[in-house]
Amino acid sequence: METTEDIVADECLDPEKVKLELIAKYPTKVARKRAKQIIINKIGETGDVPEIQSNVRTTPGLIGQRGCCYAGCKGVVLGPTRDIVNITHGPIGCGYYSWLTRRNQTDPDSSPGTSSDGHNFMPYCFSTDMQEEQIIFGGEKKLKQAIQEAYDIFKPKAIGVFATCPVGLIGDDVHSVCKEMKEKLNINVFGFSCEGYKGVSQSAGHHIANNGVFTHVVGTDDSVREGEFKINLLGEYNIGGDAFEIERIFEKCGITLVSTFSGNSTVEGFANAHTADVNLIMCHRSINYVAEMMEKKYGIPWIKVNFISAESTAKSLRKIAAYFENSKLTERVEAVIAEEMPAVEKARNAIYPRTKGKRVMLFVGGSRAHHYQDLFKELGMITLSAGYEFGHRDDYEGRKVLPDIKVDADSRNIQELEVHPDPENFRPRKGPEEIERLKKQGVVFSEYDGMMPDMPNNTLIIDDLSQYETDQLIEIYKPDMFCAGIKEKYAIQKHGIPMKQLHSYDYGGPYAGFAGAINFYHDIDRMVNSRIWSYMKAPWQKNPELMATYAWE
Ligand code: CFM
Repeated sequence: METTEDIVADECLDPEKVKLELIAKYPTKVARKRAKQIIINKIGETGDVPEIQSNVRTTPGLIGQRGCCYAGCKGVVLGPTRDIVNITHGPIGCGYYSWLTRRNQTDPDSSPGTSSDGHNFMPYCFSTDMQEEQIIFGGEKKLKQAIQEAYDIFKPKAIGVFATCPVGLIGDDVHSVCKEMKEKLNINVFGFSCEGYKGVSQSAGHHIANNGVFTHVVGTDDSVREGEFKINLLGEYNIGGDAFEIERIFEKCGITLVSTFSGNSTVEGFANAHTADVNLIMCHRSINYVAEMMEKKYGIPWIKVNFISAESTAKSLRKIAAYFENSKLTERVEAVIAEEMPAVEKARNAIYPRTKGKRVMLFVGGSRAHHYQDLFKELGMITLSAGYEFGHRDDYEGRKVLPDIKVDADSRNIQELEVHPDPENFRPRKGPEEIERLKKQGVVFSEYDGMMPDMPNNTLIIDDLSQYETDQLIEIYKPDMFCAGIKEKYAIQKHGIPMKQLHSYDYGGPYAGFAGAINFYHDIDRMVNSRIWSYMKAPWQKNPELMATYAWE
């Protein structure tokens, strides 16, 4: 079977040349900037990888994949929580486009933090529907009315208010309105200054959202849930039902999920998250700092997991068992893996001959471009190029580069919380000696090595990919499958290449865990082996393309 090395040995696919081709038509300044964000992967003997520039502003004029700060705050982090009424303070478009477009699912009857009230506000879209009048005379009055109206109709336990761009521009103070309404209604009302223009991407919004949840909700309920092995799952958002599959596996293993941030979640789950024994991080980008803050404030250690791909799921379950050092749990985890794997292997073996050697590229937010490579590996598919929309250097190169990351004005815009041990609730789950012993036994704490060390040499790692570069990559590499989001989908399909959305899963999923891996194998098999793509002729293939140059050139 061909390997990445064989493929890039083809002179036309020499990554150095491809890189030059990608930036050749850019103005000099843009090309210079993009050259720092388009990196040829080289893994050194000590596992070090080249530096990549990331988490910087997109060059105006380039059509990127990113979303805004508000999208990261309201859409990504708070959106999947069913029992908080999330009110968008802004024009109706912001609320409308962040409403149910991300395919988070929720189940009021399932754990964790099951609320008996059956509250589920996710099917609703709450917005103050700002008009010219509010833009000119201020919108605080309308916001107060909206909070009151939502309370009168739904009687929720909590209300979140999200500021959009115009709110920041006209200076409405969402926090003082929330404070006033909190006192008046006697429920938790909290605001987020997540104006779309803050930071350089939705990553800023994650941070603002998580700081808010950490400040206003985590630790407000000390009731301890029953269960021997209590965990929080951080950075799992229940896209396409992923969390349901992960919850099924935890339950089978006898692991108690106290809270998920924030797939299939409730405000109650967040409130007693500080009672768990360990934090598991799935999406490092969107939430790693919450794990750090919880460790400082409550003494809960964290470990990195990944439930995307069957092998990674088994590995992550073994990590949890190793952390708890309990023979009963270890046995149960092994039994569950042994029970689940045959069906996975059966599906994989049937499909593998049809998918092996196929070429794939993944350009997704901040962690899926890494995690999904494991699933493609199980199908024998080769990742030639990958990148994040808004990942930071640590998501690419690993957390060891954290001390070297320069803080710029855009990041300084986002509040860093100062956290101290909680006088009542700080309880180190493991003593320093225990931690040392566990480390010797191979348990890795507070670490994420990033995507690049996991990818073959000479693959192209591209941060904040543009539409133009997408077209170029497809022309040059002719991949069998491209993974990205809805904005890219149809442009890619016009090249005659199947495109899989890894944000919403295109109505498919779940893809996490064991059952999810089987779903994924089938969906990818159908896509890369469908002949329909070869019948497609893009408009420019049917009609000659007109080319011209300016007279002055
Ligand atoms: Fe984390 Fe996400 Fe992602 Fe993300 Fe997102 Fe998402 Fe994503 Mo879309 S939190 S970084 S901001 S795993 S919405 S569930 S799929 S870009 S790769």
